[in-house]
This record gives sequence, structure tokens and C-alpha cells, in this order.
Amino acid sequence: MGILNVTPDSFSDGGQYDRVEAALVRARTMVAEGAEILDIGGESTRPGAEAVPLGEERRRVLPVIEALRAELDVPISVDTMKPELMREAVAAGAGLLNDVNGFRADGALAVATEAACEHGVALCAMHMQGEPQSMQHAPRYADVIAEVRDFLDRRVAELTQAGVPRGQILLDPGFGFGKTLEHNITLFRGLPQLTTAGLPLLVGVSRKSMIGQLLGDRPVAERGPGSAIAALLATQAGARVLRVHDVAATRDALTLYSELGAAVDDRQGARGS
Ligand code: HH2
Repeated sequence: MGILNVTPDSFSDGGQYDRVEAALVRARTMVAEGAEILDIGGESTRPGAEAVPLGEERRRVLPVIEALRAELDVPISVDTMKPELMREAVAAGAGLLNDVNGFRADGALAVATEAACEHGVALCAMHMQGEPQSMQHAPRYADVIAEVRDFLDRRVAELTQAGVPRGQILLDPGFGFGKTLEHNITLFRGLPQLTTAGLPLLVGVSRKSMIGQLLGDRPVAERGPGSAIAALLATQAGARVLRVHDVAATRDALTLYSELGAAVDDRQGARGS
């Protein structure tokens, strides 16, 4: 899943693709590099980001979805917490609703259910503790893996009770959303324990501060290689969809693993026997 933020203030690509033509150029590049889904976002959710009014988010996102739909064949995801925009994005051609708030806003569950049942749209429900403005102030968990898993289980229960087919739901532990570095590391290592619901896991760690912190305070622009390796590790832990900025590097990491990783696996197998 290639990230296309049509915002002035996203933490990594803000201001680069906030005109339709620039967004299209970036989208074409990501598809050529191997992106199989494009995720369009019009509101930054980085820690401390200002909420964006509906009208502004709509103005940023809808023309880009329409332009992409007209030109490219890949499924389009819309990264929004707002039910009104979810509905409009589906009408404009979005095939996946990606809600970092897990469809908890007033009206979001109903809109998502209708989109899933009437239009076959897929839904990604993510875990977030708190809200973007304040989520990094003092995140706290007694057991981060159990709490995230329980939260995701509850979202699945609500969605399926509302009528959403299980096969249209993806789950995301929400790296960096109300989590310290230690929480993120524990959660990453615990990814296999989050696949127990049998639903596909989406993982987004691309260029995030956890990558920078683990590599000695690496600035955002230098987090690409580390992000590609983290994405590869996420697939080994069970992730099925990788939300990334650096599509080509991620694709290379996955290709090399599938071509050369067998040697590593064989050696481990030989050791084990
Ligand atoms: N992370 C971000 C935004 N949307 N959606 C899902 N499902 N999972 C994530 O981990 C996730 C997400 C934040 O990253 P980014 O879009 O690069 O930055 P910003 O929020 O500043 O636009």
C-alpha cells in the first residue's frame, strides 16, 4: 500500500503532493514501483497535528480520488476518520476505508457498514489510544499486546454485528498512535499474537519515529532503508498489507527475501534437525 498524503503538513511527505497533478505523478510512480493499493490521506495524524475541517479535507482528497480512478486500475483507499468523507470517497471510487480511529466517530460505523455491504468496500480498523492532538503525551498500558488485541476484537465484533462480512475487514495495531518506543517494540514483536482473529493485518511503520529512534535519531529523510527492513520483518511476523512511503525499496526487500531467503530458512531448518 503506497502512501499518498495530499496534505501540507504530513510528517514525511507533507506539502509535496497537495496539488492534483503532483499527486497523480506520485501515484503513477508508486504503481510502477509495485504498489497494489494507494492510500490517500487529507488530514495528518502525526502527534500534535491540528484537526482539519471536513470541507478542507474533502477539497484535498476527492479530486485526487476522482483523477486516480479515471486513470489507474489499483484499488484506492481513503485515510479518514470522518464518516461524511468516507461516504463521498466511496461514491468517487474508493474501495477501502482506512480509519485510524477504528470507525468509532459518530456515524462512522453506519457509513462503513453501508459501504461494505452495498458496495463491497473493505474496511481497515486501527488501534489508537487517545487522539492525535494528545496521544503521545503519556501513553499507558498494563499489557500493550493484550489491550490492542482486545480493542481490535471489539471492533471486529461491532462491525460484524452491524453486518460487515468478516472477509472485508483488515486490522492494524496502529504503530505510533498513543504508544512509546517500548510499546511499539513490544507490539511489533507480538504481531504473531495479533493474527489470531484470522483477519489480515495491515502494518504501517514507514519512516515513523520508532524507526528513527531505533537507528540513533535518524532524520525522517534517512529512514527509508530501515523502513523497508522493518516492513519485511512485519511480513515475517504475519502482516499482509504494508503501508509504506518507499514502495520500490520495500518491493526490493520482499523480492530479495523470496529469492534468497530460502537459503536462510534451509540453514535454520538444518540447525533445528
Ligand atoms: N499511519 C499514519 C496514517 N494513517 N493508517 C493506518 N491504517 N496505519 C498507520 O500506521 C497509519 C495510517 C501516519 O503516517 P503518515 O500518513 O505517513 O503521516 P501523517 O499522519 O503525518 O500524514
